[in-house]
Amino acid sequence: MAVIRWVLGQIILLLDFLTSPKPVVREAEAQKAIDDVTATMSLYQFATCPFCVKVRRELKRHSLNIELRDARNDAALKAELVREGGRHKVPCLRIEKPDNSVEWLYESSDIIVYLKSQFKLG
Ligand SMILES: N[C@@H](CCC(=O)N[C@@H](CS)C(=O)NCC(=O)O)C(=O)O
Repeated sequence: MAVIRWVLGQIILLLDFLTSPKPVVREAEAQKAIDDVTATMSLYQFATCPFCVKVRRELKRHSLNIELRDARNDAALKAELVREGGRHKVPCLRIEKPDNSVEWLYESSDIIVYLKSQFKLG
């Protein structure tokens, strides 16, 4: 079972690589403004999770530089996700708000809707 899962994971990564979206290119100032906001976010994820791949492709397509955190192989990050987010489920977007509160947003579709609402992406 582990071998099958590994093979499927490699296929997902290969397909993602071969069909990788082209990142949007912005004026430096516009990109810097977005980078300043995305610096307050991080994505807890697994490399081969298809839902995580879906979100990572959106990040790439829209040139959103959000830190990726490996919640499968890094025990501390995994524990942090469970302790603070409430579930060991990925993808999960950690968002630090201006008032220093933290939101843990689960569900790939909800994460993409949120990012589109924040950055007015096409
Ligand atoms: N509906 C969720 C599905 C997410 C999901 O099933 N993620 C799996 C990995 S692909 C997971 O976190 N499983 C928990 C675990 O493996 O501990 C989404 O779209 O984000």
